[in-house]
Order: sequence, then C-alpha cells, then structure tokens
Amino acid sequence: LNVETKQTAPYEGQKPGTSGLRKKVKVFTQPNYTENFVQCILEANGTALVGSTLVIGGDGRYYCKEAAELIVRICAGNRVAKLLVGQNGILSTPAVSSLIRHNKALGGIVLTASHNPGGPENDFGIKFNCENGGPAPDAFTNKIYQLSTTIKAYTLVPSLQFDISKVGVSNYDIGGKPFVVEVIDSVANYVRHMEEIFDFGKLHDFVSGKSSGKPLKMRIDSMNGVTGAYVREIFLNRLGATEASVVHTIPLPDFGGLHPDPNLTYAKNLVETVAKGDYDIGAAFDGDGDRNMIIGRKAFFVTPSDSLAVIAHYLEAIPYFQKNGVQGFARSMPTASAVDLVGKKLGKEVYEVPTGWKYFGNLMDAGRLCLCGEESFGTGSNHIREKDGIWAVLAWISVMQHTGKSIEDILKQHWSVYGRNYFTRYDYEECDLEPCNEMMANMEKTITDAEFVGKSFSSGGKTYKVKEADNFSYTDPVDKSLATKQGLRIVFDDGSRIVMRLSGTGSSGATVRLYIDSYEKQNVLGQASVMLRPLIDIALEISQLPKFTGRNAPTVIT
Ligand code: VG1
Ligand code: CO
Repeated sequence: LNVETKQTAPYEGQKPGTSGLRKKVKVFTQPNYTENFVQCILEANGTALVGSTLVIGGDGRYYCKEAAELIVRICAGNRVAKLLVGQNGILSTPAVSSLIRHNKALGGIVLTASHNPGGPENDFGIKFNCENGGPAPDAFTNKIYQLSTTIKAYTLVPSLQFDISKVGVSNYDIGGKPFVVEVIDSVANYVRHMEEIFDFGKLHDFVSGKSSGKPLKMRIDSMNGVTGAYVREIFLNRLGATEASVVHTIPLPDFGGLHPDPNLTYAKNLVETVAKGDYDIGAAFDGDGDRNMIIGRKAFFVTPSDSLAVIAHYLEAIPYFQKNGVQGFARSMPTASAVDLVGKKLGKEVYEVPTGWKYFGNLMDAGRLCLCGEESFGTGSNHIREKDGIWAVLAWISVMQHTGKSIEDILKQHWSVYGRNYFTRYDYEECDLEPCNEMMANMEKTITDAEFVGKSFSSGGKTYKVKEADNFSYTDPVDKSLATKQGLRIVFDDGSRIVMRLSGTGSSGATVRLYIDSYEKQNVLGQASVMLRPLIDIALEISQLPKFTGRNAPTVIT
C-alpha cells in the first residue's frame, strides 16, 4: 500500500486543555481538522514513533468510529508498526491506560470528550496518553500545539481497509515495511486487570448473596456511556449481580440524550431512584468511564473528597495494596483535604497537585504515590495512570464487604474519627469568556494585594480571617517542571478555603468553578449547603461573580 502526503494549513486553537482537545463535532469534521491534530500528536513523539505500537479507542460517542478508522490510516502513513484498536472503536479511558502499560506501547490516542454531551451537535475530543499510560504532560501538549500552528502536510494510507467491527489481526505491507492492525475485544484486558486487583471470589459471594443469603442491592448506571460493556461483564458475569442491578449499559453515540456526568444534577435519575428504592449502593460513571459517583442507601451522597479518604483508610480491603505496598496519597488542589488526615495518621506522604490527572503520573512512576483523587468524581490508584470509575465502585464494594457496614455508617464512623470536610462546588457553565477573564484578573489582584492577608470577612454569624491567598502554582517534585496559574485560592486561618478557577474542558465559552471547603472536628452531621452558606456568600462578594457573569445561581451544584 502506498503512503500519500496531503497538503494542509493550520487551524487556530488546537490547544489541548485539562485533558485533551475538546470541540464540537462540527469543528472536528471540518476538512483536515482531525487529520492535522492527529499528525501533530504523532510528530510530537519524535523519532520514537517509527516502529512503535499505539492503542486507539474511545467512548463510543458520535464520530468515534470514523475518527478511529481515519487515525489508523494516518498512523500507517507515519511508520507506526502496530495498532491495538478497540472493537468498533470502543475502549474506556481506564482500559486504554491499562492496555498501554500491558503492551508496553508508546502511547494511546483516546477519542472522548469525557463528561461532555455527545451527538452531532455536541462534543468530540482527542487526547494523547504517553507510555506510562497517563495523559500527556504539559510539555508534550504544548509541543502538539506548537506543531499545529505551523503544520503544512500530513501523511496517510488512504487505501488501507480493515473491519473495525471484527476482532482479529490484519497485516499490511506499507512501502516495504510491515504494519499490523489488531482489533481487540474492548473489555477482556481490563476485566483481567480488575481480577488481579480485587478478590473477585469474595466479591462474588458478597454481591450475589452467597455468603449472607442477601444479595447486595445495587443500581449501577452507565448513563449510556462506554462503561456499559465493562459493567455487564464484571458485575453480571463475574460478580453474579442480577440484570436489574445495572442500567443504561448500551453505549450510544449521543448517550441517549443524557449528559454523562456522574453528579447530583446530571445523574438525577439515579439519585431519585436510589432515594425512593431499596438499594445498598448506587453508582454512575461518565462517558469515558474514568469518573464515578457513589451514593448509599436513600441516596446518601459520598463526596469524592470523602470517598478518597475512606478508601485510603481501608486499603487493607483491597488485595492489590497488600501485594504492592502502600506509598503516598495525593489530591488535586481544589479537592477537600480529608485524605490528608488519613495520610497523617498512617504516616504517609500526601501531595497536592493542580487539577488534571496528568499531574499524578510522575509521582506514581517514581513510586511515591499509590492512591489519589479529585473532587470532580475522580478516584484511582497506581494500577493505571488514569482515574478509574469501575475500579472505584469495586473498591467501595470491597470496603462494604470488609467492614460489613452500610455506606452511611462507614462515612459517619470516618467523620467521628477524623472530623469532616464539608465541601461544595458551584459550576457556572457556558458563561461569556471575556467577563470571566476580567473577573479572574480582578480577583487575583484583590487577593494578592499586600493588605489582603489578615483581613476578616463575616457572613451568617461567622467570621473568617485570611491566612494566605495566591494563584496556585506547583513544582513537580520529580522532574521539577513548573505549572503556574492553576486557580485562585484563599485559605482562612481555620483551614477553610475558597478556590476559583476556569474550566479547561469546555468546548465553548467559559465555565467558572467555585470550590468551598470547610473543616469541622466536632460538628460532623450538619448539612453541607447550610454549613457552607456563609463562605459561599463571602466568595461571591470577593469575586463579584454575579456582576461579572450575570448569573444569580450556578448551573450545577455538587
Ligand atoms: C475537569 C475536572 C478535573 C478533571 C477534568 C478531566 O477539568 O475539574 O478535575 O481532571 O475535568 O476529567 P476542568 O478543567 O473542566 O475543571 V474527564 O473525566 O472530563 O477526562
Ligand atoms: Co472522563
């Protein structure tokens, strides 16, 4: 087969955000738009690309399969030697990470806009993961972006044919060099990996009710995203759950119109069903399967920050950690610091990194980190280099089995030992970009003024005194790379915090995220919305958010 070189010209704005490039489908399907970006990803790998193996797959959203087929032809044109492609283009983000590591691949191209809605009118995304299985670090994505501003041509093998719907190996000769496309079962490798980490025998007896005579009552909601296939194999076939325990398990190109973001707003159906019904645990995932939401009986909500802390406390319930040892913990900066308290008690290092899973990878590779999470429904361990939704549910079920307690009791006991971090996040989605930039600049100026530290703010009978305030920056302890401007934060002298940043995963306008975090040692059974009201009002006052955004209420409250 012959390689062809096609002339092209740069597109503006091919700059990866928190996790890859995300744009409307209509943007990606412009002539050469996807081709340009993929060519730049490949070139950013330099000489390592020739003769390499890459993994390709995505969350099954609209344009996923077509993009996967196109990418195979572009890889063939760039002297990649072998591709592992998920059947029908389907691989969850955690599955890609696992496959890269197991096959010692150079990396993977993940086709997803994660928790953003899908379909012809909605979002698509492309992300590159490196050979450790994790999202490409800033230096790498900057290189991709630089290349995209000067690209003149891309190469591909337009005549290459393969059937993405059939598992199997196809061999080609491209200009005298062998090229292999292996279409793989989307779930097999991942399921095997989970079996190594957890005690499936024990979990089977617990879930099916063999050990107690009472099956675990679950409602696992895949929200028509990629996890459906994995959930069916793991929970139904391996752990013996009943068909009624799993819903929305067929991945659909538009997620059936659902917004596949597992939070209290977009997973409302799950929350309401569990609130009214007879369930021990409810869980949901996002489009690409790396996020998770856990709720207990009567929809008792577990904040992701608490979820991380509880898993850290009960690592002995997961065989993987017994085998591999327990290193440090980590969380992203906006995440409440509940896990820090567990780390302190266990004598473990706890790291605070910027938002985005790419910042955990170096610490894991260096053997300093085994468990981490983000407030945005991300939890995971060093078994891969992505957050992992199904892993998190298996971890929770392991903790339930280990303790014999309900989710609510597990949390209440945790708070009685460690105290409680009340946490909430307000999202103001799709605001106008300009006024938001102005608001951030304005607030940065206010909080970094020399007079700001020491100031007191009062609301609802509570007074908070500023201890420190900055625009968060982070120096990677391993490679010393510096990430600046990672979010404005105000820390008060009782440890409470206000954090504000602009999202880096949207595809249009600006999304403002406001995070409020407050620690209570004794008063642990209050309602977060009530406990945090004074701090929320103070945050709105300091930032003047209503004035700049024109919004009186957030679109999503977590
Ligand atoms: C959001 C979350 C962040 C997460 C990222 C990718 O980023 O806040 O914690 O790592 O999404 O998650 P941002 O920049 O919009 O706040 V996923 O599941 O969309 O890959
Ligand atoms: Co995701």
